[in-house]
Amino acid sequence: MNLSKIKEKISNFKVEVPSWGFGRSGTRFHAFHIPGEARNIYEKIDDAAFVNKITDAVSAVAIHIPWDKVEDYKALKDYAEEKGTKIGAVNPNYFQDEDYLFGSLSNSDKKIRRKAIEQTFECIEIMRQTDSKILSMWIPDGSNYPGQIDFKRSFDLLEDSLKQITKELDEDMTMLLEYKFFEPAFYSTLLCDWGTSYMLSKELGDKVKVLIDLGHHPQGTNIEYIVSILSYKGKLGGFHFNSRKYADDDLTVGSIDPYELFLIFVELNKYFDLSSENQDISLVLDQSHNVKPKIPAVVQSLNNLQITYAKSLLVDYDQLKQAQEKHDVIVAEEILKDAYEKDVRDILREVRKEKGLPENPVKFVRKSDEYWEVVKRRG
Ligand code: PSV
Ligand code: MN
Repeated sequence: MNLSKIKEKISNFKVEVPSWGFGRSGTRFHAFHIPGEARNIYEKIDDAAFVNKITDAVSAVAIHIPWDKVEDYKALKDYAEEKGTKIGAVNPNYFQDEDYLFGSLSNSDKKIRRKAIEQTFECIEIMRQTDSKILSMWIPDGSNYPGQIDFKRSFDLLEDSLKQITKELDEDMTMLLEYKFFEPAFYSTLLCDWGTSYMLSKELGDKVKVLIDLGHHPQGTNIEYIVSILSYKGKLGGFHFNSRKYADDDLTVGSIDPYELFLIFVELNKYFDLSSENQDISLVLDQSHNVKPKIPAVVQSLNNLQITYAKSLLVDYDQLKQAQEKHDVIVAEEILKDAYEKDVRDILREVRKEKGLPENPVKFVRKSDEYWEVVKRRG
């Protein structure tokens, strides 16, 4: 790919930012107050819009319900648009309601399961009002002790709930099934891995696909392989970007294993044009910036993603194929390493300069008066 094409692709590459990445978040030990954090969905949209103003890399704002509940969703949509952004994936929350102690969509208590289904219908209605096309489902249901549930019965109930929900989706809506191998269920989780999500998405039809969150695998899992196989089967629908050292740490994307992230992008590029507005995959940051200031943390994350995407575009995919055909293992690996080891920061600087953006947004945001005014205003 020539340099101008690479620059064009980097320029058009955009990712959804999570509303929850701007608000207060923490660990299960404590959520510290960080100066400047957003206090409601309107402030979160303001922050996303500000990040977009200095990066031009934000495609939309993903929302979490009920965290981002408002009276008037049409007004919320208009507000986002006025600010130059829009509402992205809608994430129903099945992990904080007291009624969900023993499960939500798989609960054996009819009333509670109905409540979880109705709550999801409400989210679909929010999607209609905000013009969102992605229902992003992470279902924490499972069990904490051996013997607590009958696996098959719980799975059946979940499948039945999901069938009812799928029927409710409009033609142009997609439901994503995010898996996670443990937590908060520490013994068994119903949607614990990509195979289980894939199996259900196959059962549920074309409107249902799988979402990969980078923090949701056991140590050592080859995530790029999962990306490749799910994409090949047309079932990879979404991504949650973050990074992990131990478990689901929600660290800054690219901060722990940037080479792994690069290899993931290499696979994504084989199936998707990530720079296209109409791509068939939802790319979303999913991080909680425990001790970092929120706005700079999101800018830093987007910068990491842009760097990785740029490197992945430098791979000579034709040569890689040839080397693979010849079983030239050393050359194949060198092709990847050659792209990965290139310093792409100058390319990024040029792209930003051409768009009239700060050439180093991470540095810029820390010095920006607009940012410090936000911090001051919010106390
Ligand atoms: C669960 O760990 C998860 O990755 C899901 O995507 C949630 O919606 C998100 O984190 C926010 O807590
Ligand atoms: Mn996630």
